[in-house]
Amino acid sequence: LSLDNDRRTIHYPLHMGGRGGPSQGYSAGGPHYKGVRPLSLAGHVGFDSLPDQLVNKSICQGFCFNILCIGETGIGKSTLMDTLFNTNFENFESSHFEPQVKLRAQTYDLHESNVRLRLTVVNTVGFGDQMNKQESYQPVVDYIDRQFESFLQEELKIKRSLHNYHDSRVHACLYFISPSGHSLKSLDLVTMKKLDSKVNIIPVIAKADTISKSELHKFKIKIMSELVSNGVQIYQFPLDDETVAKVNTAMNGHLPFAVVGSTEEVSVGNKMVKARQYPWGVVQVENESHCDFVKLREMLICINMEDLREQTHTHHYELYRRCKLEEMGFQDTDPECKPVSLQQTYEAKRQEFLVELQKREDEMRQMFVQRVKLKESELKEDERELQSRFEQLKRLHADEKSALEEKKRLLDEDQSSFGKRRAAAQLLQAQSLTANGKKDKDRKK
Ligand SMILES: Nc1nc2c(ncn2[C@@H]2O[C@H](COP(=O)(O)OP(=O)(O)OP(=O)(O)O)[C@@H](O)[C@H]2O)c(=O)[nH]1
Ligand SMILES: [Mg+2]
Repeated sequence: LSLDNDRRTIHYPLHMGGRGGPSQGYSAGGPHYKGVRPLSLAGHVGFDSLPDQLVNKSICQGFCFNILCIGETGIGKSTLMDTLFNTNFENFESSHFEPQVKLRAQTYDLHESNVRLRLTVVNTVGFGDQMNKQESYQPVVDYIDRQFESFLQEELKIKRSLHNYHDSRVHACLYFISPSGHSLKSLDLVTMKKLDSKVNIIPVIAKADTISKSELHKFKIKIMSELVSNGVQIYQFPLDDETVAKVNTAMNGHLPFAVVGSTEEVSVGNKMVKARQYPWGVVQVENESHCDFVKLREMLICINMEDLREQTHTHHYELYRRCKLEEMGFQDTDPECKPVSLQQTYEAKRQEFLVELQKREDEMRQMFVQRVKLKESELKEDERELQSRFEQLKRLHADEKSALEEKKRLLDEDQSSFGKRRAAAQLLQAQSLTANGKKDKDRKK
């Protein structure tokens, strides 16, 4: 007997040799460990009250259970939940026009006798309503992983508060199959395949009052063979606790349960029973010859609720945790199978990181030098081009200058010859004027 404080779970010896238990051998007297000497007591000590202490403690702390209902819109998810827990949960009718699948979780505190159960019901909204159903399972997978991730984050914290942590990991997934009588849809197979390593899947045939007895029998066989041929692993009621092994074996043979839900009370004989009333008769929800509702309630709530919680922790969460830690580089042993401590892994990772950092730094430095060199040669090339262009311009300029100087020289020559000619002309003009003046004087005389 042991109490896992983090999970507030009691493990009784009958469970210990089973799926989740340690691998050492157990006998009626308890486990025998090497080097541990059995001793008998001379009188009563009192630790035989430990089971009672644990039961009391668990009752004080309360329990939590989370159910995920996957099924198309209007298949009867909410009605079945209300019928199972004999209450009216908050129900919203979903539209058939949701652009994508969403998940809606609601948490309730339920009391039965002195036991408090914190129940979370998660419903798919818009499941199977989209034209393209290829990614319909993804929001469901993401939701389940998110709950695992937040539990892992809480576990990895330095200051943990797992004792009052609201564990939202999904313990049971009721997968509602449409009562077509034909076969499973590809959406059902794909979704269940994606989820079977993450959650305990319990398939149920919804609205089983709409299918005849012989068709139902064939439909169940067909569904189970399709699940097997597609390698879908559904939850099997455990056989390791011999007090319930017999009933669980029988119930495993009845899967998937064909269920009918109704919260309506109808008078049958002299008592009121939950039923669905039709013009031709009454389908009694709790009548085992009408449907498997009672089988589902017994298996899910009365007998295997604790196993579902335990499987979620020891199997599905453990797998998520292992993959996540391995992804982060943690491992229990080195390549030579020698145990590696967390400290060693941390140091090795740090060293690896520093080496990687140094390598990246060197690469960046080299790249920088290369780019500087490249830029430098580009600049030099530009400079050379500019220089040659400058030389060319200089030459052009010199040519133009010498042409202009030549022109100027010719102009100057023209100008001086013109000046000379003008001076000669002026001289001639002056001479002719003097000659004319002399002639006039002579005439007057
Ligand atoms: N024939 C039959 N009808 C049912 C059964 N369970 C529910 N219904 C009816 O199916 C309709 C839808 O039921 P809900 O329980 O609201 O279905 P749901 O899957 O919760 O619907 P959404 O949340 O809107 O997706 C209601 O009219 C119910 O009365 C059943 O077992 N048999
Ligand atoms: Mg609903």
